[in-house]
Amino acid sequence: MIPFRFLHAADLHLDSRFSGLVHISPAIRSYLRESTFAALGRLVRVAIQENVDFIVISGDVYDVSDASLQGQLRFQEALKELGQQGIHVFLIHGNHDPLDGLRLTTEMPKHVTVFGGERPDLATAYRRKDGQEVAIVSGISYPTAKVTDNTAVTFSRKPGSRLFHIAMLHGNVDGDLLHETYSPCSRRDLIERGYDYWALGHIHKRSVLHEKPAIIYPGNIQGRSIKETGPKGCYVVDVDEAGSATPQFHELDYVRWQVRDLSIEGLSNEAEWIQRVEQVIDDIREELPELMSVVRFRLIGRGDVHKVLAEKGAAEDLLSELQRREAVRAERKDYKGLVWVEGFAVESGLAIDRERLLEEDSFLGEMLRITERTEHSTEALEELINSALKPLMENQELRQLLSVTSQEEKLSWLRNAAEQGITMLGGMEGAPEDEN
Ligand SMILES: [Mn+2]
Repeated sequence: MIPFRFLHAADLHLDSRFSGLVHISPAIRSYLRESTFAALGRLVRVAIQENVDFIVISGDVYDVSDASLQGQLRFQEALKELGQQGIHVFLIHGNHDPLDGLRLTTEMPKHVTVFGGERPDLATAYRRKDGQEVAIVSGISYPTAKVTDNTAVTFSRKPGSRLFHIAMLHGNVDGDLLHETYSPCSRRDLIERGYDYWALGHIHKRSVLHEKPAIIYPGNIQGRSIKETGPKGCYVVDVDEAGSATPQFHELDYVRWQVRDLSIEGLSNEAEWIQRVEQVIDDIREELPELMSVVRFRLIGRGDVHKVLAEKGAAEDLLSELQRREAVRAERKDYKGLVWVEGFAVESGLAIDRERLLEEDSFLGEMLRITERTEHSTEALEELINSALKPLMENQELRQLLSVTSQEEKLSWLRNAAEQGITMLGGMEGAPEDEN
């Protein structure tokens, strides 16, 4: 087999609107809006620098089926640059940009192969420097937004060909419940098709599901919400003489999303807490000086500061101040190293002597004992939650909303309720008060 190198990306979601973010300054919003395009620009540079022979893009090029004209023009521009370098691009459409929803106004250039929606067609990929045949690439697009058939099983190798085989599929392998179960299939289905590399798309979290054959989700190229944390990018894959594929991850994102845990333990007052938050923000600036960061702080641990957080709304106050400061940076076009705090999730609690309270003959003691018992028994949890929710269940809409509540969510309600109880009752029963 002739060694070659290709780039595998998916879920570009060009022209994502980031509509979920509120209270955001216009300058930051427009920077976010530009980020998917900027990540595409980096993809083109990586492809050229790494000297890849071709590129495969496994669906969801555009964020919405009614692809914006801007999205299309910017994509065309990127394709043109790749074409000038002789880099061929294979692509499929996914559930966000199905074939029937596109307002595609421009013809695809000759160096771009778009696979149709009927069956996985086969195409040949060539090595750039000498035009030798190196791989068979096969793919299938979404004809409409909802594909619920297992299309993976319709892939088959080119009869008689011993070339490296790459399959492009936009779908949900092994039922990831966090994403729509489109093109559902199992790892086993994929392995059985006899392909060498499954270039997947759809799940935005990067993962290597299998090594030989390689079954890989590169994830999206730019995180778009607090659910899409960590570095985002693409894989550059080297295939050697023996047909072994070695993927190497390349970061492409301009805006990095992250959730940071921040413990309030050992902090004695609000000022110390603010200092710690500011310290972490400086740390992030230092860690990622080239990127904009969007951060959610998860406040955890137990301590006196919890009272200020829970009762005085300290987190909201600090949040608006932090956002104001970063908005000023954005006005100066100082986007690199900008750290936008998206919010605080208060999951901390008051400093309590839990063991002592559990023994105590008091309302709080009884409440903690019930919590303890309920936490460790599914039946007890169901019973408690059902009786608490009874009045709400009489409303049909609420009933529907509540019917999809997971066990985990119920547990977190229970724990939150217990913490609120401790905060509210703790003061009354002589728990440590603020000293001032
Ligand atoms: Mn997607």
